[in-house]
Amino acid sequence: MSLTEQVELEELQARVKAARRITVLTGAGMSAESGIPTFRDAMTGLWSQFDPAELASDEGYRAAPARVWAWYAERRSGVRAAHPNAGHLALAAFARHHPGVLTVVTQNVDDLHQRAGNADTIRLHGDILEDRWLDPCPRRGGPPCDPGWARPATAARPPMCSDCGHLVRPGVVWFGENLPLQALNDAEHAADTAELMLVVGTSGAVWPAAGLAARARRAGAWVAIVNPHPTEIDTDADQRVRGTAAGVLPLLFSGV
Ligand code: BV8
Repeated sequence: MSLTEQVELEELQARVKAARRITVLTGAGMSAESGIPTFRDAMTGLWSQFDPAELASDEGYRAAPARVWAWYAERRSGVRAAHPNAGHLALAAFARHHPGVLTVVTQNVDDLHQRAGNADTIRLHGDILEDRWLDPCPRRGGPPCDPGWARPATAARPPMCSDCGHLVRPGVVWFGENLPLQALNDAEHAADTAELMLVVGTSGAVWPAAGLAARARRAGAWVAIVNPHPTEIDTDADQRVRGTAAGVLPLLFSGV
């Protein structure tokens, strides 16, 4: 690390120390050091010939439910096998020692922030481990069927309701679907009220999440990006720290 980078990091640590409200927006890079491929890396290997919008969309699922379910099943087992990394743990420890200061907003569909201890993480894109019905349950005169009752997936199809044949889908927000309104409102409020916003491990390619950095800056926050590579929203930040989540966040949040 150069002297300039060291000074910039120390200045950012001072901002963490002084800030009464900090918002951290995370993307797939936050979980990379836990062994979960980033979203676009998840399109490598078998999936590289597919476009994310093709697989992670309602149309894509209906067109090839078995294939898309297999992609999610593979990603789910990766999430279950992963553990929070030093970056997740540094944020959770800071939140414990400084109640009410930190808000974590994530685009990630894994549960690593929650498992680290940030139970109130705002989830913009849902939960990959959750099952939902692809279409509303048609059952009348009683509670809807529980997706947990569905017949297990086979190689030919996702889990399916034994009553009506409806398919199960993962509880994530697909491209072309609206984000959960409460989560989006909470995330925008966290951007509007932050004194400091850290944007960690996101390429800034997916909207409306990508707009939160510029929104925070307009509202007066100091915005710092933590990413080993340039992002599509670098110009929305006051500062760019070229480093990784598990490398930089413990330096910023531990010991303050
Ligand atoms: C919507 C769940 C209304 C599924 C995901 C405005 C302009 C242009 C387009 C749009 C727009 N508004 C809406 C759109 C359309 C679309 C969109 O944004 N398209 C993009 C691709 C152009 N948005 C939507 O459809 C959203 N819905 O707006 O509703 C609407 C309705 C109809 C029509 C229009 C609008 C819904 C978007 C949600 C999609 N679902 N996930 C699933 O996961 O299967 S998004 C998906 O991408 C993941 O959630 C992921 O988190 C997210 C963002 O990606 P990143 O997290 O940034 O991951 P990525 O791999 O790209 O980058 C990783 C980064 O980490 C890199 O920068 C890398 O350098 C860095 N890194 C790597 N290692 C590390 C690291 N950083 C730190 N440490 C490390 N160790």
